Amino acid sequence: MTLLKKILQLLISISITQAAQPAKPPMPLLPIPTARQMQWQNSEMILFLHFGVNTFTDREWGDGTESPALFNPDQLDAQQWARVARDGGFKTLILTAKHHDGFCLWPSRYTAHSVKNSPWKNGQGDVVEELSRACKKFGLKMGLYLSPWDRHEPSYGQGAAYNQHYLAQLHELLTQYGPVHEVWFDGACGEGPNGKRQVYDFPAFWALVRQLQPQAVMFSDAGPDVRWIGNENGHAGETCWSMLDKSRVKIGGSQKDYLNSGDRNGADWVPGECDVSIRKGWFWHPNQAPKTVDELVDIYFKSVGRNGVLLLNVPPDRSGRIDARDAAVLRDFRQRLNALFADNLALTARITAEQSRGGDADFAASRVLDERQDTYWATDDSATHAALELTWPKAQVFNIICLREPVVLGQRIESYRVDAWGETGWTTLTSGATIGNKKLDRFRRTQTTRLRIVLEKSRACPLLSEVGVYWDPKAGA
Ligand code: FUL
Repeated sequence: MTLLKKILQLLISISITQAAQPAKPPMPLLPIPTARQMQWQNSEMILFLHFGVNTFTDREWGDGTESPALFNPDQLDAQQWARVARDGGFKTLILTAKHHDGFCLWPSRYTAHSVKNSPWKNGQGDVVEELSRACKKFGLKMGLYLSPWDRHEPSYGQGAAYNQHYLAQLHELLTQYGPVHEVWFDGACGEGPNGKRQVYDFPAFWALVRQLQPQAVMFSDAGPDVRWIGNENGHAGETCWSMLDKSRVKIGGSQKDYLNSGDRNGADWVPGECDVSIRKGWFWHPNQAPKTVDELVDIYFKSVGRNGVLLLNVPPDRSGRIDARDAAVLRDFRQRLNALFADNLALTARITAEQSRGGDADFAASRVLDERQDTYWATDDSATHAALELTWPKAQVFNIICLREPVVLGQRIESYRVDAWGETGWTTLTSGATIGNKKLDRFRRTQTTRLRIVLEKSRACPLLSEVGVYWDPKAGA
């Protein structure tokens, strides 16, 4: 064999080995989520339960002077709550174990202001215990809201004394009821009987949760794991980064716009939770009606479909059950979502990429249609712009697109558009800034054989884990 032939052979074998080797995966772009944050993000929808003395007084904020004798639900059924949650597609239930009025739904050793002094079950009941058992039975997760603002507790406003009291109650909740998956820290803060504003020791509260329930995510304006989205309509920002600079956020400080859109350059991963009530109030009131299925679908698109998690409040009524009308709307809501996303038209398309990592052209198709968040299409590291094209042998009709980034490697995309091919060439159907874990866009009824997803700008090479194309006949023309 001549030397030239030998060199040629060597070169061929090197290129074969290179082609056969999967391209090196992209490096994570910091910050990235923790495992507990990813679990929370993938749950998509959480049910919120505001229940307590306010349910019986027709108020939203009790002042702490309510008699425990008021609390007397005659049909309290936590299993019904769990069934409603499961049938609606919710994975976690968060209960107001204590709201601002200070009344505890469990028999806390540290106060007399609780179920133990109510007529319910002759003072022997424990709502947190019932919820924990129901969640276990239905395979759901439990979360708890323990309001730092306590308008009943005499030590409130005294600084360290109240923080100790709060920590003692938190300890009870985190040790007596099995696994807790979310702890909800409301930022509301008022003056105590001494006329002083309580300064909450959040670092100590958070450390206790980490120590006793390390799998739990913690919610507040500033996280540490999950942030408030900045409004109570359930709407994430159209631009919604999962990053923030925690140090820039003051709990209860009303930095609503910052929380709503997050921070492209934020050093911390703190994705947004979108809280909203199915009714006007957070607590049940006799003359309020639930939102319609259409309203809930709209909220889903603006929360889950904008890189958030939906925390939907469905308050039990005075009997201790979720109102039958609310339960019915939630069932229809689930059916509507199931129908909407039943048929992913992208699955019948051929997918080609302008450019793929390592030059592997088939890489794209197999990765964005496998309904897995852990596989993805990637470009070479040098790319900050990329395009995917979907082609169908026959024209398709649709009005929704779903795009997902594998956020375990960081949130990257900051500008994109979606074009459809028509008689006059390409026209833009929708465009946006961030994508994140899930982005859902609705647009006019479109009929085409070709669709193009253009990733215009990205913090590092863009990645996509899923593409979905759907037709919602109910959205109209
Ligand atoms: C707020 C509270 O003041 C409301 O009563 C409600 O609990 C809501 C979810 O958070 O800050």
